[in-house]
Amino acid sequence: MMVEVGNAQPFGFRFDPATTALIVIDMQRDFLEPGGFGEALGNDVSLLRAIIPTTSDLMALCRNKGVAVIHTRECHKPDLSDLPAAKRDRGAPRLRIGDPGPMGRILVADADGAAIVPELMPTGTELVIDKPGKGAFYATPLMAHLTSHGIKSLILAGVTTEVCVQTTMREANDRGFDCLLIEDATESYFPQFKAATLDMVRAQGAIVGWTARYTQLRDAWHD
Ligand code: C5J
Repeated sequence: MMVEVGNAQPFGFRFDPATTALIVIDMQRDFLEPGGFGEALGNDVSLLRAIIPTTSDLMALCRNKGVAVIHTRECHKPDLSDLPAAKRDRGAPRLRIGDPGPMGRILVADADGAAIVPELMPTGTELVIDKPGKGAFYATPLMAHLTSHGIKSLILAGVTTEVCVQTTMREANDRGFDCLLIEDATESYFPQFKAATLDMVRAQGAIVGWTARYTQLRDAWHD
């Protein structure tokens, strides 16, 4: 049965829950907690924690409706063989990727900092995709997984709006998925970048996709 989020922007978003997945991007301690990668880059990480309750509600809604929840983590192998020098050496962060930090090595897969925050822990059966880039399709099995499960539409949440979330949404759009970004389940260290991203993805007749608030999705989703 199709669901229509009539008040999505820039116009109603229609999806079939049977062919839809939720992708929760990079809700990791490294981005949301002090001492991680986000803070090492000079950001105020407290802003990002505000979306945890809405993201948790969104995950619960999807699980209740039988829609698969997929999680991503931006992180690298312990030997850093998947970390290009251009990414490691960019700028002048306090700690670089791979350096030891208070939550273990920064953005390394087996470190505590790379873990998803406890409030949004995946269930034992949910797919967790580790990705070395900003987009979740680059150098990962995500496309093969979505194709083999007949997924056509994606609901997106996570951090940060203009980096990994937007990159993934653009990658997904180019691969033929209809994408709905949940406005209050995504956040940026820069409020103006979040606002601009929401505007630009839905401009020109949903050129990249749609946006809606969590309650707009929830209220539209009747059995
Ligand atoms: C960043 C991300 N911002 N998950 N990563 O470096 O958006």
